[in-house]
Formats: sequence, C-alpha cells, structure tokens
Amino acid sequence: MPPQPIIATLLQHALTTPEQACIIAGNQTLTYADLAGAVAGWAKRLQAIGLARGDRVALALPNSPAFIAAYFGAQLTGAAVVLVNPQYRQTELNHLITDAEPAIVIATDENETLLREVMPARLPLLKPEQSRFGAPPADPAAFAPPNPNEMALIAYTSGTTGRAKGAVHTHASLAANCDAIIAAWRWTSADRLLLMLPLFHVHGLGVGVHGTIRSGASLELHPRFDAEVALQRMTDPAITLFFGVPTMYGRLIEAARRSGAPAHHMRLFVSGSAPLSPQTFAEFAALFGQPILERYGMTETGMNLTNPYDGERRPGSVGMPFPGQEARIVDRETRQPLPPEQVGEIQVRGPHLFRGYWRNPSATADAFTADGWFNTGDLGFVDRDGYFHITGRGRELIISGGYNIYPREVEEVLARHPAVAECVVYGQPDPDLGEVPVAAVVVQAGAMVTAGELIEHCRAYLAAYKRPRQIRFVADLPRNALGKVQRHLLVTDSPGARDRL
Ligand code: MCA
Ligand code: AMP
Repeated sequence: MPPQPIIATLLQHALTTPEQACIIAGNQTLTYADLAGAVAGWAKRLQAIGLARGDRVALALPNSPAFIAAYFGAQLTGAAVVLVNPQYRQTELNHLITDAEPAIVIATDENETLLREVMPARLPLLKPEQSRFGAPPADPAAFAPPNPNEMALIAYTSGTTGRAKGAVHTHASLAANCDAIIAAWRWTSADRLLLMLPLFHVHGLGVGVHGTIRSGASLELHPRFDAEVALQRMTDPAITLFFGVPTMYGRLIEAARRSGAPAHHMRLFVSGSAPLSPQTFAEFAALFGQPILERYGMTETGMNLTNPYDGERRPGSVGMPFPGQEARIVDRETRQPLPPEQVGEIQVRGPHLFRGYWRNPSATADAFTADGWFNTGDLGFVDRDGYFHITGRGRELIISGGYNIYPREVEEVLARHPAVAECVVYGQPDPDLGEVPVAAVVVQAGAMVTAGELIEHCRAYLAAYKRPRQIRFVADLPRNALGKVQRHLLVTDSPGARDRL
C-alpha cells in the first residue's frame, strides 16, 4: 500500500487538531484549520479557471503562507505543481514554461512582466489575493484528496546539457520521503521548525514543509535567511529545529562570535545540499553545544543518507540510508558494487525516488538500472562502519551556497554575447558560499568588452546567483589532446593554472 498523500494528512489534522498552530509568519499564527480552508480556497479558484486533473500549475511565489496554501491547493485538485524560483530570468523561465506546459501560472506583481514575456498569451496568470493565504477560505470537504500514485510535483534540476529536466514526484514518493525523515529525526507534533530556506527547492519544501505537515508540527516561516535574526529566534523555547545549507552554518558561527552564541533550546540542527566541512562542524559544536546532523539529498530522490540521531554524527560523512531505503557504491565503469573504502558512484533505491524526468524517457532510462537503482552522479565511498562519504561529483556542477549552477547553462548565455569567442565556466572555492562560478573568456578578434558588461549580460538572462563572480580574459582555453576543455586547470591554485593564463 503506498503511503497516503501529504495533502490528505493536512486535511486530517485540520479535523483532529484544528486549533494547532501550523504556520507562524510575521505576527500571524495560522492554524491547521486556517490552512486547510485556504487550500480549499485555492483549489476552488484554480478549478474556476479550468484547472483539470493531471494539469500543471507553475508556482512562482516568494516564501509566504500563500505559497504553501497555493501549493497544496493545486494538489488538492489533482494537478501537479511546477516549482519556479521567482529570481529566474528569461532563459530559465522560457525553458520551464515551454517544457512543463502549465495550465495556470501563479505569480506576484514583481515577476509578472518577465513571465508574460515567455507565456503563451492565453495562459492565465493568477495572483495571491490580499488575504492571509492569498485565497478566501472554502470547505475542504468539497474535495477528494488525490490518489497516491498521481503526479504531485515537478522540480527542475540537473541541466548538464544546459537544459534543466523536470523530476516528477508522485504523492507517494513525497510521502515516503517525509515519513523516512520523520522516523530518522524523531519529528513530532511538539516540534517547531525555524524555516529560512527557499520553498521552491526540495530542501525547504520537501523536507521543511512536508515534514512539518506530516507530523502535525509547526513552522516559523521567514522570507529569507538572516544569521542575526536566526540567532535571536533560536532563543525562543518554542523553536526546536533548524535546517540549513553549510553557508548558513558558517554565517551563524560568525554571528555567534560577534554577539555571543545564544542560550537555545534547539533539539536538532540539520545541514545538507552541499558538503559541510569538518571545520564548520567542529566550530559549530563548540559554540552551540551540539553536533550538526549532516544528511545527503537530491531533487530526484529527496533525502537519501543521514547521520544518526542518537549515534555518532561523523564529520565529513553523510551517514547511512534512511529507514526503508538502500544505498551502495558501484564501480563507475563496470557498474558492479564495490567493497568499503573504495570510491565509486553512489546509487540509491527505495519508495522515495522520483518517477522519471518529465517528457524525457531517454534521460529517465539512463538514470535508473533495470532493478530500480538510481544513479546519483555523486562519487563517494562507505567506510568500515557503514558511513557514506561524498568525495566529488561525476558531473559538471557548481554548488554555491546550496544552489546548483550548471556551467553549461551559463556558458551558453555568455556565448550569445557578440564579443565572446569561447568561454568556460567553473567553480572557484569560496569561504562563504563553498564555490562561486567564474568564467574564463576568449574575446573575438577585434572586439572590446569589459568584465562588468559580460556579468550584466548574464544577469539579464539568468537568476543572479548564476552570474560569474569574476571574468578572466584568456588567450585560449586549456584543452587536452582530444580538445576537451580542462576546467580543473583553471581553478586558481590548481597546479598549472597560472602558467596557462
Ligand atoms: C544569493 N546570491 C548568491 C547565492 N545566494 N550567489 C551565489 N550563490 C548563492 N547561493 C546572490 C544574490 O543573487 C544577490 O546577488 C546577492 O548574492 C545577495 O543576495 P541575498 O539574497 O542577500 O543572498 P544571501 O542572503 O546571502 O543568500 C545566501 C543563502 C541563499 C542564504 C545561502 O543562497 C540560500 O538560501 N541558499 C539555500 C539554497 C537551497 O535551499 N538549496 C537547496 C537546493 P545580487 O546582489 O547581484 O542581486 S538542493 C536540494 O534541495 C537538495 C534536495 C538537498 O540536498 O537539499
Ligand atoms: P539538487 O540537484 O539541487 O537537488 O542538488 C543535489 C546535489 O547536491 C547532490 O547530487 C549532491 O551533489 C549535493 N549534495 C546534497 N547534499 C549534500 C551533502 N550533504 N554533501 C555533499 N553534497 C551534497
């Protein structure tokens, strides 16, 4: 039996614990009954303009109670939600709208103009109304929750080819994911999560929001991360959980050094989306009196590996499979399982996996083995105690402050600038963000262009976090004998990098 959809759990909580706090945002406390009413209100609004089962709804809202209500409202009608980062620019929006073919777009005034430029003229754009959840309440009993195997979410990711692919999750895969997390991290209705992650990614949504709703707990939602605000909020005894990316932990350490680590009541700090350095792990434990629990996830899989709640949390390790899941290391060439301590590709299997890439059967076929293992593309090994360690990535990917940047996508935009003859984008180590994108550019003969102009060009077409932080003008790109660009030679301080440039 597949697990019941999270939206069904939400409606149940609204009946059994209607007055329980669910979302705290600003000075408002919204209960489970409030949320369920607003979810039904959104479902009604969406159906009134023609949304049908199996349709897609593109959700381009900032962190807000309206985001959460619209998200579940769309799912209540039997539609799937397509997550859209509100900072996306023309290139990303154009691809997403063309590929996902949503029936309705939900957005605010801020991104309306950009969206309308790429949307077909007859596609409706809906905005949150001026109420707490963006829709007037309606009766949830008027709707039947979707079937667990219906499509619930399409999250775009992994653009190794320069084009992001939509990872399709069903209600069952999302529910299996958060049930495993709740069991592993002992999440209960008494918990309150301090949520400062963006909701348009699986970290904030699939871990933070889903886990909260499933366990009948509450979350305090913030528009964005701010280390000083986080430290201050952690002194509130009601707050028990914090989830963040390593950059956030680095900034919490700095803030705590400035103003003193707060006396806090936190039950659990979790880190993921990028590698947590053993140094950050140790510094945080010294200041905050407890070790961060590091876990490993992916948009396609949700959460895969976790350090133990009770046992040793090992620095530099991402732990072991969540309950009900499997993970192993295989040789990159032979695809055979490897013994402990040997580095290969991480494969994972279980009910939490996505069902495939949206309208992309060949990418889906490549991603899975015949017996259901998913090839993560991440490299690592298992130590003798069964802890997994990530050592690198098998694909070109820059992780900056927990956001993924695919060099190819940025290169394609740069290459459209008339002054660019050739370019390559790579990750440069950065103390705050882990890595930042940097571009090496060969200018067209006779052309004149400044670094600032090229960076502005990228900003016009891509979300700001993808813009190169630096442009290095070079006479030619380092290539191997086969003509392939060798990105590692460009990273400053890598052997040979300076000789070349
Ligand atoms: C913001 N900027 C960035 C980043 N964030 N540049 C590079 N990398 C970044 N991560 C840029 C902005 O575009 C802006 O540029 C300038 O920095 C300042 O913006 P601001 O919003 O003030 O940034 P910030 O507050 O410093 O943001 C840093 C952050 C944020 C809080 C670490 O990046 C963040 O919330 N990251 C979490 C991402 C996340 O949730 N990832 C999960 C995906 P300008 O000034 O030029 O406009 S992975 C996932 O979901 C899987 C399942 C998993 O395992 O978790
Ligand atoms: P995304 O495609 O945005 O879901 O990002 C998933 C990728 O983030 C994974 O494939 C890993 O490369 C990386 N990642 C997530 N968690 C960790 C972690 N704890 N340590 C190292 N890398 C991580």
